[in-house]
Amino acid sequence: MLRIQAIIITLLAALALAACAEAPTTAPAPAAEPAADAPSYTLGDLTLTDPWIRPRSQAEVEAGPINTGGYLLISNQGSEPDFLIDAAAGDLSEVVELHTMVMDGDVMRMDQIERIEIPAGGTTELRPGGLHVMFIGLNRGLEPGDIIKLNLTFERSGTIEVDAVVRTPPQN
Ligand SMILES: [Cu+2]
Repeated sequence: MLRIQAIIITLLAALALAACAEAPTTAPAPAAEPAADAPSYTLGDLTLTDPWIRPRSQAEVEAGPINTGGYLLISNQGSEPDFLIDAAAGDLSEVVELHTMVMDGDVMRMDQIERIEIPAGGTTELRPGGLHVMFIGLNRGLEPGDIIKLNLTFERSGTIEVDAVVRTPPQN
């Protein structure tokens, strides 16, 4: 029995490490195609499409601390760039940060950034292996199908609340 518990704890520790690394590969994951019926939100010149969050089980959270990532597609129909400067999801996690992935030798790692640019007339994709919202120190589990109220704040366009759906990425 003790042996089994030790194995389970080791497994959970490995999962926690995997979560911290986010995507410890040399190549970013291919972009997930938003479904045709993916929810879409308009905020000024911005269109926000298909917000989603990677699931974490209650067991992972209890063995934590553990993190997860949030993703969406943001396009800007305006003639000026805009910047995602803040994200918040109530008490979902202790901290929320904006992250990018950078090459560190042969390994990708995450770096916190102050803002994420959405260029004039352009589109920025937050996705696994790339730019993402990082929820650090989850306070509860996230099961597939859960809806999380996510507040996103942009430098020019202001703040919007979107429904982020919890779902498993295509290749996880
Ligand atoms: Cu991150």
